[in-house]
Amino acid sequence: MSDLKISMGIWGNTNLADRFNVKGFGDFVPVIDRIKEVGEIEGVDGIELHLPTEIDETNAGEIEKVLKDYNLQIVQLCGHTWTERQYKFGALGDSDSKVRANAIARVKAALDMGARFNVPISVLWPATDGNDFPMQTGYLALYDRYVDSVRQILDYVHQNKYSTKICIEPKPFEPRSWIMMGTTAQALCIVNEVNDPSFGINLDIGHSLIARENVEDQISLICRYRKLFHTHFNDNDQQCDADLPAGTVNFIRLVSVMYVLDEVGYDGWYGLDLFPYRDVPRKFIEISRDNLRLAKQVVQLMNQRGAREMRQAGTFGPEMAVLVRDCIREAR
Ligand SMILES: [Mn+2]
Repeated sequence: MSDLKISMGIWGNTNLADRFNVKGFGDFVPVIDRIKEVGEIEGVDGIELHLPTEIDETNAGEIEKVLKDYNLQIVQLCGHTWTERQYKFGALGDSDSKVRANAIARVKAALDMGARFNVPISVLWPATDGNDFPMQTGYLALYDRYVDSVRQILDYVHQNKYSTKICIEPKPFEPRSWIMMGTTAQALCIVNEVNDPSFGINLDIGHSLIARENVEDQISLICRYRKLFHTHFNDNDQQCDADLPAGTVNFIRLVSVMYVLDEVGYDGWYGLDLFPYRDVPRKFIEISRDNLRLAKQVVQLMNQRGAREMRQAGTFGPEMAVLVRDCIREAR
């Protein structure tokens, strides 16, 4: 079966540094080779990347050729606004108007590049917009500035008639002690305030988990407003954003996520946001793909066996646990 559209963030299949080993445990892999690796994996048909760190004017032509050779498409292209010194205290919400203008220009540049590749999604991650120390940051003004930046970006999208959808990706913490708008409902609150058809949510399952959210509930809430434009799959044990392969820590939870996505008829991409610090990236990608497919099969089997009716009643706890277990055992 190949009805799941799966994309891989190519920031993950190379050498990865952590803060205790800034050199990483692996070897650097050039961007082109990372794209080729994704292209060789059956069932993964898209890539996600950042401008200008992974794509810029100097390598765009070469990337275009490799995408063609491997029948891949760019699913998500994001302006990098957290890896430079100027962004240390913020980007789209920064108190320095010059930094903020640079961040907006960076996002616009990513949109321009994205238009060349018909990229459907561009993510905004407010990585450094937040606080470390208590009371360090005035959040009232931070929200004013951030929303103003978002409106400027959306104006640009409409002026240029870009089809790319802008998505907030909420994350509660890391790199800052607190990142603004860190929970799903907070991001949804701002998305609904701005109320623009080109503005929605990218739900990163791992981020929702470290925020201790009930992911099933959050997806349902986002979809209530038709604002789920993209997804990032990975897994963790709710201690840190470990970015392990989808479904490897809690497979039943992956089934629950896939159940709701099936229920709402989600037809977007299943993005993989993985950080194999110690392991072979290809294994992370293949395990995620296989687990996504298995979870989907489990969902189908569950529905054949009455899951919908049981959920409607909401009174079949133990019976649902047994149904999930039996369907995992029997799904192929
Ligand atoms: Mn992500």
